[in-house]
Amino acid sequence: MTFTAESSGTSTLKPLGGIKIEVAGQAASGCGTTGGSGKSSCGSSAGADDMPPEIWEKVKNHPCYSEEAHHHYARMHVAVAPACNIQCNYCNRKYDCSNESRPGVVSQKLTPDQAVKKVMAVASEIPQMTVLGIAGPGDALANPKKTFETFERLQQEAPDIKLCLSTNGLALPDYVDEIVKYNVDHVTITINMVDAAVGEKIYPWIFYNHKRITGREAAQILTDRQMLGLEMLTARGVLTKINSVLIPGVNDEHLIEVNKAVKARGAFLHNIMPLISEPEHGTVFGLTGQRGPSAQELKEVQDACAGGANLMRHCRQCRADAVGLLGEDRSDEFTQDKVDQMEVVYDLEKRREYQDKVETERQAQQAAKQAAVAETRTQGGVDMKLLIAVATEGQGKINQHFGHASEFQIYEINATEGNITTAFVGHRRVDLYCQGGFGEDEQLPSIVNAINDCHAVLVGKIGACPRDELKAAGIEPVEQYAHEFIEHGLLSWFNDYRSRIARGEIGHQPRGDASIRQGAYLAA
Ligand code: CLF
Ligand code: SF4
Repeated sequence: MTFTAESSGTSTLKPLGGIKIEVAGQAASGCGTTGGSGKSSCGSSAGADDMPPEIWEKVKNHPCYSEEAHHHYARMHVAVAPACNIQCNYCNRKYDCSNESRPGVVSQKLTPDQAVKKVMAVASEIPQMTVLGIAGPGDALANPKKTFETFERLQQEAPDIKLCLSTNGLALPDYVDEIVKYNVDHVTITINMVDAAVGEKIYPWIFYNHKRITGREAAQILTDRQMLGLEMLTARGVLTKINSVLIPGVNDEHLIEVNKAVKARGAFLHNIMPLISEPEHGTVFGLTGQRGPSAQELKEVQDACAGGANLMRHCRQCRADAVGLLGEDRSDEFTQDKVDQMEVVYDLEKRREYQDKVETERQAQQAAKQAAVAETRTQGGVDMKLLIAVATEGQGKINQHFGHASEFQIYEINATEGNITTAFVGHRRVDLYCQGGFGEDEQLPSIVNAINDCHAVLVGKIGACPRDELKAAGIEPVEQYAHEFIEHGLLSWFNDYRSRIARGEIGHQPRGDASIRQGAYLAA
């Protein structure tokens, strides 16, 4: 794939509703890429210094809107919205909405009453749960009564919980007033195209104005409604995130144009997710053999969007009844029958005290990490850019056993003309290597494939067998920086790597591509 700036015209990007777009007194660039602080980047990795204080207040403990927050704060979804008003070719209604979920798992559908009780139960058990999202299993706004009844009650009964919803956008312009009325501060819109010729390959029909509409006309109505809804939310100061499903050969290069279109309309973040498509999911794309992207294809499209709307890269494509930190799934602890038997005590004061402790710990970790990075000497060497996988179970440290990792975090190191930067660029889900205390050797090839584009994997510990297999595949297993902060370990390894190259002990070889795990993700 090659991407050029010319591939994306901007002539179609005029605001549809003639709405002047301003967020908290600044130009329509999400969180200030052109205004306010003057910083060039304020995506999900941004911090307090990168955006106006009122925006930081909204994102600082939202695990999806802040990459850093996702290590400390949890979210939950309640599956109160079963119906949908469109059909996506990557969706099978047997499962949850694939726009904010992945195929292969089914949520228990709840009434608003059940949903509210569940939220209160989770909030009392997991005090760092700060966000409640309605993300299906159909479309939140195709079920407005249940969605807004749930929000209305929660706004009154659990005022410290941020409210979040996810929609395909078709009904969005009709519900902006309700969204604002119930203090829903964060809205995700799935936007896979801004051109109906692309859209008709993704959406066979929509249900709009009491009619089923097909083909290009359907896609045109959908994109017009999505753009109008986005403009209306931006004008009302609601933070928006755009989810796009990358479908190779259908909308891959086109997503660069989507990125520009949503940035022009004030989107705060753009989350480009891989299509997950297998025949057993029973979707149109699964059955017609439409493949998902490789890791490199996904990263190329994300990188080609640099300078546009800021990217989220830590999405876990979670389920419509997900509970817990992103990347963990505690929904089994809160099934309806378990919640029915729980004695729920919602103690706002206790939640605040706990979150204050989380915040203190988060700031201490951040300061220690910065000090550790500052200490890391960079010794110079040839320019290069490479990826490194890290096994971590939190606290920003390299502290997980290779065999216990259900995902690896992927970092990019870029050394150019004396400057050296590290950036989180995503994660790769894998099947656990260590099952019941023993290594499962047949899992190894799939784990190696998942991080095959990395030069090294930094772990807390690793056994002899996976170590040998990784080495044979050209990936260096590294235990030396166990329990150090991730960025410190990355820079230390990188300095050592360049020293070994300089001494002629090794040569630098480019890596190949990696696979994105298909199929249902199960609870780790
Ligand atoms: Fe849920 Fe979505 Fe709100 Fe987050 S998820 S409704 S914004 S609280 Fe987050 Fe999950 Fe990715 Fe969604 S990791 S699928 S982006
Ligand atoms: Fe399925 Fe969600 Fe698309 Fe509706 S919007 S068809 S539930 S993926």
